[in-house]
Amino acid sequence: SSVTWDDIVNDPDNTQTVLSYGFGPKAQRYSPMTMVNAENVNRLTPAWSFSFGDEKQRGQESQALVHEGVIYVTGSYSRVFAIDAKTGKQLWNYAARLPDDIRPCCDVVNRGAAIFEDKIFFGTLDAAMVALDKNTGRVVWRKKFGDHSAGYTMTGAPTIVKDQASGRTLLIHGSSGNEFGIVGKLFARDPNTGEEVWMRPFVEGHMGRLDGEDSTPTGDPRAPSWPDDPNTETGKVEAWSHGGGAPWQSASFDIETNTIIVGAGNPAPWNTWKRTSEGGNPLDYDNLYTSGQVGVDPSTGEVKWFYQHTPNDAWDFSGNNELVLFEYDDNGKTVKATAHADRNGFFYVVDREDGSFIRAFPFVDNITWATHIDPETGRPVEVEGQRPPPPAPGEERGESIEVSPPFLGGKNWNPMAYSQDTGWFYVPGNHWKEDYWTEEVTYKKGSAYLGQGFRIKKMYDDHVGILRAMNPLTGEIEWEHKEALPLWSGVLATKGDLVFTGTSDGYFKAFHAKTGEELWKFQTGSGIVSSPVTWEMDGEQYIGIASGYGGAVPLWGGDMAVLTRPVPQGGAFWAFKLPSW
Ligand code: PQQ
Repeated sequence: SSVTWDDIVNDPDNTQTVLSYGFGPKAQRYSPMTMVNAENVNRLTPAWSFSFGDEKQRGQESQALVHEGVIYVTGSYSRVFAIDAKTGKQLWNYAARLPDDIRPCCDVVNRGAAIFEDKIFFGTLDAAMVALDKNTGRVVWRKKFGDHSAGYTMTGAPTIVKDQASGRTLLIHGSSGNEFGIVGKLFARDPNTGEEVWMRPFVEGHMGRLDGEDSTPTGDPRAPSWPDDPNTETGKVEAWSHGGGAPWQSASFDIETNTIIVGAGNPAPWNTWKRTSEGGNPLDYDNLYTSGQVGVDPSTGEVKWFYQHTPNDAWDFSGNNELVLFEYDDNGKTVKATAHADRNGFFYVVDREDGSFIRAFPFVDNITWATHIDPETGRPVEVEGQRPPPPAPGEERGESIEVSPPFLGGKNWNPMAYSQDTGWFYVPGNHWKEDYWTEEVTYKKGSAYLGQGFRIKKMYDDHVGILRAMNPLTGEIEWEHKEALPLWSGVLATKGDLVFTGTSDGYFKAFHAKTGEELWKFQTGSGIVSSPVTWEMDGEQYIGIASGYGGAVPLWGGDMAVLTRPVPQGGAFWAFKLPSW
């Protein structure tokens, strides 16, 4: 049958379905299922495995959807597979025909699909949104939303929301491309036709669109958070025309306040001095609305609120990581918050009614760029000398400095989970650092627009990956688990006292949610960089995950890329359950 908005809202409680990225509008990645639990997980056994086939391997970052006994999982190179959840037999597959001049920065990945009524929606690397008939895989509509040769591309899962004011259901998506100097945009579409309803750019002063007409500029039309330059046509510095901010991960949705909540990407180029006035102070130019979290009105695409994690981001921290919606009690008052573990190393709790700062604390060790987030202003207190300095006059390249976290982050896109039982977040982080320096850069369409060079290095001898159970009220680390290789897999928490995640050396693992004890592992044959799901079928609990190594680490990870070189390629979906014996 057809998937309704109510089905999506009820998804977190309905054990038979997985209908959105993050399991429901709050994206908590929590399941109330207990059939598989801390007592019996050691017996978990493969039920079947499905190969994505052909020569297209690389990173498999997908979180699967599950509906009426069918698994919808996306693959690298913009593919979708529909699989019988009982047998692992393929029902249909779709492979986008991709042009040669696509420009994904960080591997040919895809993180998942959305489902609504009788369609599956996903973004392709040539900057299109595609709707497929969920029963046949046939294309219902396809909408190109950007010039892929300029760097627009899509890797993230789209989101279905229902505008509580108009009653209209919308397909929400962003794009990638900040490394190529695109202007980041959030789109709302009619899921039936693919027609755009509105578009909101995330660079201050750029014009939005509503029903095909200019709507309003984002923020102040004069964009005072970006420097002026009287020598350009726009009157602003070159970077303003190519300023990034693209939301390349998935949005969450707060039904009560009718707000789409999404992370905005890094400003472009990475080089802070290109986004600061000549001889000026970066702290005078916040480069709105980049590297922060944005609350957007689903009716109009207007920005309702914005909280910036990294003003004038000089490190490519970006603000894209997932926003998990959760509530907690503060002396009898229920606080409705977002939780966000940023690449900059700090874990943020923000009031999701107005975007105001509540608290932030480190979730990884040895953050060098800021000492803390000022509790009064919500702004980072920076450490002097941690913005890579500009090249000396006549030089092409600035002096190298050491920074932690590196640009790949204390945590990257791989989503954390929130347990409603423990009240803790399970954060898949990494301990590493980098040598970082500026380089001269001028915008050229289709070329990398960074103005920065880097080399990622180890922080500790014994581990890189660090899975931490974090208390969002106190900032305390309740337990931690170390991994030799970077952690690049999403996390799932269940009421069965379990936390599941995958490792870059191929293990799918289960931990005790309260103690962190490793209870079970299974070798999937390639590295895991995807997000686990769980569902109920015929009275049994299944747990599934994609395996296939890739993503940003082997491409950009420096010493960490060397470390992961022995990891074999792959492309498979694994389903597990308790055996009948
Ligand atoms: N993608 C990964 C990955 O899939 O492993 C890691 C990263 C991306 C990053 O560290 C990025 O900074 C990043 N940035 C953009 C962007 O700014 O447009 C896009 C992507 C992407 O689409 O995968 C990544």
